[in-house]
Amino acid sequence: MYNVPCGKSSCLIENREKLRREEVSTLRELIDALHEIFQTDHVNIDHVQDLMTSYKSNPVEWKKFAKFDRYRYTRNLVDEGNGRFNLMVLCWGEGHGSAIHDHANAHCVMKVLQGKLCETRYAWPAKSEMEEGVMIENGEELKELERNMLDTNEICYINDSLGLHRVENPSAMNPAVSLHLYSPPFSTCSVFNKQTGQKSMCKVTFWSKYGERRNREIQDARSPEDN
Ligand code: 2CO
Ligand code: FE2
Repeated sequence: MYNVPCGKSSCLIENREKLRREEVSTLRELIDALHEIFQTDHVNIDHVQDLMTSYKSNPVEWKKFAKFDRYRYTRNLVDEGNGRFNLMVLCWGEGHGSAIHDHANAHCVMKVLQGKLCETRYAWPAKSEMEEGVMIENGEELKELERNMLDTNEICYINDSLGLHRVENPSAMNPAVSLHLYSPPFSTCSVFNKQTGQKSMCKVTFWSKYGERRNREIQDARSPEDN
């Protein structure tokens, strides 16, 4: 009888133990752990946040997904999560920012992989007037709720019950990269005018998928989901 110090089974046990503590050390492990979590119908979103927190950004692992555009932030699909979630890398050039938007009834967990991002939260516009039987927005400026600076490796969580947000790379010098998980996946959301609260539908698209740039027509046809 002899004992192998880190044989296959002891490593498996070690990995299972790490997963139980919601810890991962590589992007691959993070994706695998997310797949496991999302196998059940009742996902504990705190566990998802713990996993996203435990991953420490390693540019070597995500740089193949980080494709920038000169003009706007880009959304780059990493994994489709068996239809249960979308994991994507967002690339924010200097000064790039999103419109004020909701998250289409999905959970959103985002983590900064490089640089810093500023998240500004807003309350939903007050709906109070009826016009031809349809509720319309008040026409009032959206109320700012809070502003959070997110440093590399920090995460934040939002869903529609917490309000709307805008995310920006405030730096004029450095690009920023972030990792976003949305569940369930969505392809349209609403964007809002800050001054009037006016809401409009917006298609959200991918600049690249699985590290492959999509063709130019698709890129050009995308709607202006950001500024
Ligand atoms: N929700 C925005 C998007 O998916 C990015 S802001 O972070 O949630 O384009
Ligand atoms: Fe968002």
